Amino acid sequence: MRVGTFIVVDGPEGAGKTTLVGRLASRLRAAGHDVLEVRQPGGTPLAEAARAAALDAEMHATPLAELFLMLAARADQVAKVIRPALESGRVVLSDRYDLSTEAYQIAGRGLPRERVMGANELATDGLRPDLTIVLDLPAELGLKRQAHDGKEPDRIEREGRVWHQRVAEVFLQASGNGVVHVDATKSADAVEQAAWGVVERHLAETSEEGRS
Ligand code: Z5A
Repeated sequence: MRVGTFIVVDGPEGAGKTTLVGRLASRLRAAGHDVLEVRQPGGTPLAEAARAAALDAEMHATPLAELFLMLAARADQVAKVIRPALESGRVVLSDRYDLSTEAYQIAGRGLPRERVMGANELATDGLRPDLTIVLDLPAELGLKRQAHDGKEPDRIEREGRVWHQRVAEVFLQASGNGVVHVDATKSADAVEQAAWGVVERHLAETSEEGRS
């Protein structure tokens, strides 16, 4: 039985996801929670190998091959790492999850929505995040932050401006159960403060529900 909390931080490249996951993890630990930080794709030997293949420009993955590498990575990590952690009551903080598949593989690569989401459902055995924090940032700004870091662009990052805008639009428009947007144009401290408010509220509400 699942008793933990699954929190995802998602958004376009360079939006500050990794920075925020680290800061939220520290805040949660200080508040006494047992936290596991993960990233997607990645987190198991198989998932790291799938990540490397998907992002390596020399591999020239087709859109479908890229999708199945992402889903193979997710299936392995969900089954071996994320579900067991949730079942033991931990808070799992994930840098990206399936909203990224909607953005990159469906909007970016143009793969058919229903079939991709069906394959994702199969890969995750229906595991949905309790909370998804979407960092809102124009695509150009995120790419600028990465360029400023001197980060070597991977295969996906080398796509053009219009492609990245199409991807960023999915993040901006994301809505539904547990999806909350945070303005990522603000300073890292301001983003952390806003996101922490969202997490605290979510945890308070769920512990309230658990008591009633
Ligand atoms: N992908 C996919 O196609 N389909 C899928 O289903 C999944 C993924 C799950 C994974 O790369 C790639 O896989 C990604 C999507 C694809 N492809 N691309 N491109 P990733 O997640 O490892 O790469 P990324 O999104 O490009 O991550 P990143 O470069 O690490 O960005 P980030 O985590 O959002 O940002 P950061 O590292 O925290 O910060 C970037 C810089 O900005 C750094 O210098 C920070 O100090 C700075 N920063 C952070 N916050 C701020 C604020 N608030 N203000 C100013 N500066 C800031």
